[in-house]
Amino acid sequence: MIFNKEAETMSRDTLESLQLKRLQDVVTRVYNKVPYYRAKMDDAGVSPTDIKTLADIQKLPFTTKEDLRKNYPFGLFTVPMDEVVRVHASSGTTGKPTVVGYTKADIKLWAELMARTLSCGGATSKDMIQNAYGYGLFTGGLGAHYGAEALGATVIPISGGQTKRQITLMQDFGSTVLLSTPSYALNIAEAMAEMGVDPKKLPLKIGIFGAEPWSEKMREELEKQLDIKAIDIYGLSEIIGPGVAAECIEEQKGLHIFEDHFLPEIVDKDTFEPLPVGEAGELVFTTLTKEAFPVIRYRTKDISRLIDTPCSCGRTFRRMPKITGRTDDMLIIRGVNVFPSQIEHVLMGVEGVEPHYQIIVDRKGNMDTMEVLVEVSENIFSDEIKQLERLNKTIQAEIKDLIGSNCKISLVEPKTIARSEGKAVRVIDKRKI
Ligand code: DLL
Repeated sequence: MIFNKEAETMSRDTLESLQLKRLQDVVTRVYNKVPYYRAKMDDAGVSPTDIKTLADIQKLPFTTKEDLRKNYPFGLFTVPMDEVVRVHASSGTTGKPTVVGYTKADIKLWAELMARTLSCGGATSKDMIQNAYGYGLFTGGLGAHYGAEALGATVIPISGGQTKRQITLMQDFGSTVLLSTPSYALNIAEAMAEMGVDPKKLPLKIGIFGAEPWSEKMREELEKQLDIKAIDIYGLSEIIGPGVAAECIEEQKGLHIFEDHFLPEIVDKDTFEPLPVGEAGELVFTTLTKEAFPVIRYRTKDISRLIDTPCSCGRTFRRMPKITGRTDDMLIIRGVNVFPSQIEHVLMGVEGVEPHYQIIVDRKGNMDTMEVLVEVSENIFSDEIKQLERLNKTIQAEIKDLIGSNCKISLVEPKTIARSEGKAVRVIDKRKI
C-alpha cells in the first residue's frame, strides 16, 4: 500500500516545480536566519535570488560534518530553542556528536515519512511491529516508533538488546514485522536457533532493516534464517533520521527517495562535481521542508547512484541502489578500492563460513594492510586442520579475485566475534589509533 499516494506518485513535472519552490524557500530561510550559512553563501558569491532552476543548486556551497562540528551543538538551527521539541545526536567515531533538532512540524513530517517507509516495506495498520532499533539519542528507535503509530500499527517499543526476550515477545505477541539493524536481526536469528524456535512457526513475515551497510548475500541469509522478506531502509540523523529512502516490497530493488522532502544529488567523490543520473558517487542531500535544522547540500559520504526507471510499485520517486559503502570506509589495498560490503559478499558465498566477520586494517609504511577474521561453522571447526587450510585458501583466492592481491585470513571459532545489538563494528582501523 502507498501511504501518501498523492505525494508518492506525482509526475516528475509536478515534483520538480514543488522542489524548486521549496528549495527557494529553504535557501532564503537559512540565509536570513543562520549567520554561518549567510557567510558561506556570501563567500561563494551566491544569494537566494540566484536559485531560479533546480540546477542552480550547484551554485550553493556544500555542508559537511565539519560545518556541523564547528556549530556544535545548536548553531545551525533556524528557529528559537523554544520551538525545538526534540533533539537527537549521532555518536560518530571521533570528536563531538552531531546534534539535530526538530520542531513539532518536523516530528509530524518525520512520522509521515516513516509511515511511508514502513508501508513501502509492506507493513500495514494491521501489523504488530516489534521495534528493536535503539531508543534514545539514536534516531532509529523513536523515528520508527512514531512512524509505526502514524501508520496505525501496534508497536512494541522493545529497543535493541535483551535478545532472548525479543524472541519470547515475538512468540507471545505474534510480531509480524521486525525493525532492527541487519546485524542485530542476524543475532536474533542465531539466538532463535539456539532456543530451538522455528521461525517458520512464527507469524513474523517482514524485516525492515537499515542504519548500516549490508550485502545482497546478507539479505538472502536473513530471509532464509528468519523466513521473512528483508527490506532495506536508509536515512541519516543530519537529514532527518530513518525515513529518507526505502525499498518497496514489490521489487526490493533500489530504495525510493522521498524526493518531495529531500533533494538528492550525486557528486564525484574526489572532485565533488555533479554527476549525471546513473553514475555512482557521493550522495548529497538538501532538506526541502525541515524547519528546525534544514541542511543545504549535505555531503553524506555514502556511495550510491540514482535510478530513474519506473518501478512496478507505482511510486514515481527515483531510487538508489543499496549503499555499497562510505567514502571514509573505503580501503585502498595496494591501490585497489575495496568496501567492507564487498568482502562480506565474498565471505557469504563460501560454504562453511558464518555471516560473522571483522576486518582489521593497518598500515605498514604507506601501504594499507588488511586481515579478515572469519567465523567458521561448528562442524568445520572440529574438522581436521587440512580442511581448515583448504577453506582458508578458498577465501584467500576469492578475495584475491576481488582486490588483486593476497590478504591475511584468520579463521576463528564459532561465536568469537562480538555480536551486535545495533550497528555492527565490521572494521577495526588501527591506522587511526
Ligand atoms: O542510522 C538512521 C537510520 C536508523 C537509518 C534506522 C535506517 C534505519 P545515523 O546514525 O546518523 O542514522 O547513521 C547514518 O548510517 O550515513 C550511512 O552511512 C549508514 N546507513 C543508514 N542506513 C543505511 C543503509 C541512521 N540502509 C549513516 N545501508 C548513513 C547502508 C546505511 N548504510
